[in-house]
Amino acid sequence: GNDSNRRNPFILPEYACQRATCLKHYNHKFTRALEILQNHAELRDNEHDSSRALAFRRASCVLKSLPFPLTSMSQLKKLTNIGDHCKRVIQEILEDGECSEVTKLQDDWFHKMVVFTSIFGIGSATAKKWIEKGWSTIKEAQEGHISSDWRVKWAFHSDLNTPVKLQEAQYIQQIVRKEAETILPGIILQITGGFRRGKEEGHDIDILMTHPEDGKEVGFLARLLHRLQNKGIILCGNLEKSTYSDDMLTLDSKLSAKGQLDHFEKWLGIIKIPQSCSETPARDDSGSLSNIGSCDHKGINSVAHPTSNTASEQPLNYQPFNLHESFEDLESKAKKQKLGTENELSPMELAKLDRNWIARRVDLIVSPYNQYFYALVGWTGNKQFNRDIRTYAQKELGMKLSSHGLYDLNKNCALPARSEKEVFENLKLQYLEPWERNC
Ligand code: TTP
Ligand code: MN
Ligand code: MN
Ligand code: MN
Repeated sequence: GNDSNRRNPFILPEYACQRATCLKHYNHKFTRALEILQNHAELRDNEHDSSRALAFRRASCVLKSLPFPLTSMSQLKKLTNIGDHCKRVIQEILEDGECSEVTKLQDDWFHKMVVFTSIFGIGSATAKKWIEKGWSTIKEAQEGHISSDWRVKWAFHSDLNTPVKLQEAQYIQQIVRKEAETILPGIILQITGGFRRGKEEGHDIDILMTHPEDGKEVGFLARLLHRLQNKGIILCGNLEKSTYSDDMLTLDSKLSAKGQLDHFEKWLGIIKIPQSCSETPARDDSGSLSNIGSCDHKGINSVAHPTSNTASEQPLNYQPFNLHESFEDLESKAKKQKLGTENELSPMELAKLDRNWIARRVDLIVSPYNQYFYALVGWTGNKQFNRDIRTYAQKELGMKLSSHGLYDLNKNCALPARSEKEVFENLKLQYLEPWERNC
């Protein structure tokens, strides 16, 4: 009828930053298939630079924005970003309910690659080498890596592969907020990443921080980490100094996945959090959290007291992802539990040890206030949204967008923003809510 005529063909703006893309949409049947193709291309080519993978992703992203379930190929006629290959896939799904190419891709090799790249720090290149060695399971990879470094990794493998819940992110935010406000009253903390876009689960917890007074944020992160360390909740991590300088606003870096990395001071690490906080909402300092000592937060509205920070001023030497200390704790605890055991514990045994915490990946990022709203857009993502909005800025406006700011390459000037809405205004875009950026 009329309705289907209006949808036949349908028109959408070219760039994902010009249209809403939500987690729930009408075309999962198609986007699932296209994202398997994307995933396969990333694993086969190079996870950071696969133009085939990006083409599948862009097509999937268009279908996520369609305000109705796709029922005929003619509806696609006026849509950009859907190439011939993707059209064949979509047509087959329309006709047969599934696409034979996608079914065939999900073979042994693919499944092995998915399993191996799910290990923290293992990319497609290493995974391929392991498959060439004839390994096909985590167990075989474990038997092939028995050094103490690896034993530690294996012990936390299942923790890090258990999805993080929103409640856990809020819990960590409360703890970080309490410590942060003590060091730097007036600090602004924001959960970013997938949770800000409305996801209920994620692979890590991303927290962006700033302070409205210029310069107050300098040196703050080391002091925060020192306090978290003293609470005994840090397993390991890597503090990266800021490498920002103003000419980075204008530098015309490539828009590859790697080119999206920013220059903020940040800590990428692993934190212990009570197992109970994924089951029940975070609570006060009574009861079962005593073993990680530290989780004595009083809620998000705790009053911030300025304190002397002299004890925390020493530079901290964080070993990049050195899990050893915590691991040795675990092992000695385990040996006490299994009195009389002479054998080394297997990684599986270690993982099953009686403990009331779980290891979680956390990213802490600090931005100067004059870059904060650009940092917020960048760290909210998603990654595909960032690619798209940056390409749009470059191609349509002649502007360079990054997490540090927006620079007009024609007028040779930076465009500051005092809110996320202003970031969109500066880009001549209609504002999109974080949950509309799930490309
Ligand atoms: P991630 O934490 O890697 O991703 P995420 O939070 O969107 O998803 P997950 O639930 O799996 O954690 O990165 C946080 C944000 O940082 C992401 O939304 C966009 C941005 N980002 C990039 O722009 N490029 C990148 O290469 C990465 C890793 C992140
Ligand atoms: Mn994340
Ligand atoms: Mn990941
Ligand atoms: Mn992250």
